[in-house]
Amino acid sequence: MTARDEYRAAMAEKETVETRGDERVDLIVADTNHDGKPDMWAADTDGDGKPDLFQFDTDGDGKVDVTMVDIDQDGKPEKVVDGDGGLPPPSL
Ligand SMILES: [Ca+2]
Ligand SMILES: [Ca+2]
Ligand SMILES: [Ca+2]
Repeated sequence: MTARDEYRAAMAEKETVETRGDERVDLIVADTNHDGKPDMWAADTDGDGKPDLFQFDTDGDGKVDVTMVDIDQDGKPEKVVDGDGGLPPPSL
């Protein structure tokens, strides 16, 4: 494996997600483990008032570990990726 291949492999792990829109309004920001830092976000990206982007900090370090996108807003996320999906919460 060349250095270039390793670089590409590292880039592939940082998956970015596609959302319905380009804006972001956090409808719900929750601190589920009560440590004073938010660890759950439900955001609306297309301005229709319904959440379509969900993020979770599962280990409490303040960084998003799981990102889910419900692109058709039927309540079931179509896309689940590790990390923030290229969309870090503005509250962090
Ligand atoms: Ca929406
Ligand atoms: Ca985390
Ligand atoms: Ca869905």
